Amino acid sequence: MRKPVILITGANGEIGHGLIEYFSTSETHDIVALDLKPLDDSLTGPNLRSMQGDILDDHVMQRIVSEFEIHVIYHLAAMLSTRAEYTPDVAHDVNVNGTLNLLKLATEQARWHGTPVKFLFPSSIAVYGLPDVATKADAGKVRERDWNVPTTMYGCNKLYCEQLGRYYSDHFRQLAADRSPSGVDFRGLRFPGLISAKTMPAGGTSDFAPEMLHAAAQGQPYACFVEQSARIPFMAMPDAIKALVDLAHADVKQLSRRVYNVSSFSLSAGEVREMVLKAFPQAEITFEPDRQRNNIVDSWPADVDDSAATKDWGWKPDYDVRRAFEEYLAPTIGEKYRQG
Ligand code: AKB
Repeated sequence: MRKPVILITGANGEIGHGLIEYFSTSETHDIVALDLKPLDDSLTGPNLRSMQGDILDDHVMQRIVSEFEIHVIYHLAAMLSTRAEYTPDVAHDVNVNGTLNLLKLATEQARWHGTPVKFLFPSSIAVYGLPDVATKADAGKVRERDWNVPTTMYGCNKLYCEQLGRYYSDHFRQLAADRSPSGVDFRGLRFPGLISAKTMPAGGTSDFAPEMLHAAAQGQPYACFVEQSARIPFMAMPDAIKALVDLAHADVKQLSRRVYNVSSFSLSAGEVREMVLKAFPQAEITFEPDRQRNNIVDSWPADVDDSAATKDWGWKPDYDVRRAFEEYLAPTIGEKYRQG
């Protein structure tokens, strides 16, 4: 009997690092960590198997199906919002066709071993599109069904992939004579800006917060690319991992929807600066807004209503803004750069 496997795509990314660390001592599953690049040396574990490959490569998908018995997929591979604007066609291919490939793989795996495959999908606040800052301020905590009019390729990709996941889970091949469920149990989370003490983001538009913090920790000056007033919700990376794992463990009968908002704290870029200066008083932080990137952040909600996640599967962040900066980010990031 093969051990059941958890497949993590985009394993070398920020969420991937946190998830692999979390599962590194899992007794019940082997972990297959797939990424375009070799896995960081820091990511090890007795049950960890790394694979280097492209989610767009059918041969890679078939090799995974032939070698492993996958019961859970954390599909983290994606091209984030800023990078996606420079290469929208490539972003669509990676974000949409890549996700479709993984949904097909999940369907094939469920057929093979006869049990549902849980498909955890990190969506984003980028699926929302507020038309102007006055409407954004008035909208407050946005619910899942409101303002689903994204202004970025990444946001469009994430919103469509949410729909693809819901189709695979609830409406798969509905006209087929031999209609049978796909076996895909799709579960999505609309993450806010994520801030990790251990890794740096790449290609995102919410990156101004982690970039500011990491620059301060290294004693480097930082010119923030959004205005001081630009406000979005954020989450410390440990809470993002907690949300993914808690949603994965929830009984499907508890879930009233396929995609949930989750949030921890809402900050403006100016408030991020204040929190960073508390931890690193010598930090040199200025504001040099990039109009287009600032417009993207202005189109995202100031905060989201995550009451559905709390009600259905008990979501509650461990880190509010104080604890996130004082107990997780500042001490851990300081240690990271002291070690060099
Ligand atoms: C991005 O900035 O693109 C991501 C996101 C908010 O989903 N960090």
